Amino acid sequence: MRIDVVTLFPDFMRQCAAVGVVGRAQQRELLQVEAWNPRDYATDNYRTVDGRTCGGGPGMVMLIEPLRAALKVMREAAPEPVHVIYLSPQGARLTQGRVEALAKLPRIALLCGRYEGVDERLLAHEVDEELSIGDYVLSGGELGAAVIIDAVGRLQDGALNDAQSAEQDSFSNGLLDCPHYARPVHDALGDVPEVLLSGDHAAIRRWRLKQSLGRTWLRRPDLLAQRALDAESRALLDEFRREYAREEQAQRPSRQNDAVNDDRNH
Ligand code: 4HQ
Repeated sequence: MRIDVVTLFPDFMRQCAAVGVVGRAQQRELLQVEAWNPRDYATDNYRTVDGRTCGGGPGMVMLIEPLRAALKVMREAAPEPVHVIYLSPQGARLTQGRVEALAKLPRIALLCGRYEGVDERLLAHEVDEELSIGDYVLSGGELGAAVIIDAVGRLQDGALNDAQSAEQDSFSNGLLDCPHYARPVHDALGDVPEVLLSGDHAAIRRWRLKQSLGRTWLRRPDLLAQRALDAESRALLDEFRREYAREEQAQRPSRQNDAVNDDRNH
């Protein structure tokens, strides 16, 4: 897969794509990341890429011309049509589902805005999809582009080792990940749960699924509401909730203790 990034900070984007799993995917030629600087396509002596916003007020807007020229050269260097994505808080929220679909495309381009963003007319004519990485404001689209490159790059066939296999990730089954432990088994910080040392692979799979379901229920109930659970998952989540209620009750001071504390306080 090839990813083209249109950005005022091409070196930063190249460096982002050079590390870790994604960097290795590039070395293995599973992924190619190229950056294009709209400033290189500005035609005036100052190499201007931004202008005052029409209607007045503070802030600058990225000009149509340098971006259109950069996108034109980028598209002409591609044998196939390119799916162009603009990063902005106004876009649809990026999800693992969308990441998985993008990872199957032969070629995408990521358009990174700075300042107040990009002239709306360029977006209307050159952009296929607008995506947001979350409900907060960044100073530019580059970190959003880096997020997409990382999430999409690691899904390229052969990018992950067996041990990192993508099927085990959070969200790949719509649930949060289970807890993970390594040696030592006993530590001042606590013990590794016994079932993980049992060698009973069926029991370990059930424990992990139950932890995933339980943590999703506790931390991201919105994710659970989005999917129908099968009978096994329903039973495991029920178990988790019963155990959780019991532990919560054990930790809550009893009414009797409240009375004792009242005596102390008065
Ligand atoms: N920005 N998800 C404003 C973002 C953003 C986000 C990028 C800031 C575009 C013009 N991008 N510029 N959130 O906050 O992707």
